[in-house]
Amino acid sequence: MQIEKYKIEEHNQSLLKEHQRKLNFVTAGLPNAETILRKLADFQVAIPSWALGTGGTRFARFSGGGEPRSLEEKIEDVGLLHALNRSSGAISLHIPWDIPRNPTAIKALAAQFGLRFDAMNSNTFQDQPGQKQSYKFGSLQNVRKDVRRQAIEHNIEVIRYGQELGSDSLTVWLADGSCFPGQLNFRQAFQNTLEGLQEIYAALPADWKMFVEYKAFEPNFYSTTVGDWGQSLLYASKLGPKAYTLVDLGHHLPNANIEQIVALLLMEGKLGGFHFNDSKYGDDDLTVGSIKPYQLFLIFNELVDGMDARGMDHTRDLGWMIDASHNVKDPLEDLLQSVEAIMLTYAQALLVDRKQLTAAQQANDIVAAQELLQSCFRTDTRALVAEARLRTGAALDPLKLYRSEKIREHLIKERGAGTVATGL
Ligand SMILES: [Mn+2]
Repeated sequence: MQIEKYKIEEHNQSLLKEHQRKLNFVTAGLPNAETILRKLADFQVAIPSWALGTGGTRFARFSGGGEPRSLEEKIEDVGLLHALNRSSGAISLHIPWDIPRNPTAIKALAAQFGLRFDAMNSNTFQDQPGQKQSYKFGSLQNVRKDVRRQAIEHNIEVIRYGQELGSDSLTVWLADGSCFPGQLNFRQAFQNTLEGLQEIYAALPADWKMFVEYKAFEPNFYSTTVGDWGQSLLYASKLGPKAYTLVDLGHHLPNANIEQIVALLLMEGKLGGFHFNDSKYGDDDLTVGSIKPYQLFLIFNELVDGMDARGMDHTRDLGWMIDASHNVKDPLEDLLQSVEAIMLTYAQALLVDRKQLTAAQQANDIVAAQELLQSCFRTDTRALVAEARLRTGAALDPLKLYRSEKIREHLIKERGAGTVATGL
């Protein structure tokens, strides 16, 4: 289904007066409001294809109805989100869940919705039907050469699919590791993994990037072969200039200082991409900003500061993606909430007066530095983000319009109540 332009215009018209009042309030005393609005309008967050269905828990899966049944329907869903907020202009695919049977048609369909293809994701954490070797004991780290070979070839195949669709990056997340002490020779596992990544890296087209994602634990519970940013950075450094570290918010041990990790990776020119989500305990896949919004702000503060220090383009030079998957919410509503949380926080980080912050730091004025950051975090940026949407033809309140248009009901009617999207 598609949402007609006039519906968005009608919706905006009905909210315009109240919006204007809120916007005037927040822009009063904001000298750089126009610059911030432009940056917000440009900012795009990629939607992962596996977040469009209700993800499972370890124990069960409860389909929400109207879930996309094919790659085409996944693209339609992201197209809907993008029509509502004009900030979700990319989709990130996962192979083998989203193999494009007809890449030309898929590309054309995405273009119709104004979408591009973000990083491609390989999968060596599951065995697929008909697959010769098993990843039970890891993929690139595996002690068996034939298993490693299969994992390398799969990643190269993913690059090929990505090329056909106009993507320009590959994200490698490995579930490799061990569950018990003694199971694995750490150095051998690292070496095998590095050699595998080197072969995949060699197959990258000239203008492609490779993102090496790390995760502290799960599915392995004793060691993970790309377990933290140090290990990821080590691989990325050994691989070469096209390899970068990818930070997923949920892939750290509790209380890790992610903003500091981000600052240092950016300083080294080795931060490639970002997976947004939120968590209380581990890799919980919760809606962005639902648990630790201040942490998200501090991360964005470092992202903006670090990108500006290197003269980077906020929209293009890092891969921005949501990585979450739900089982109790309407996935599209959840994604609208996540994109909104990202935009609000990005706006707050853009409010930070860098000169004043540096002056406070140089004077060891801790109180002034903290006050400055917290005053930005406590600023209600909702009207700024809404104004950026208004200017790009999106809805002032995407979630409200999604509900008033009964989009989920339409999707259920179209696709059925028992559809299950591919994913975890
Ligand atoms: Mn991730």
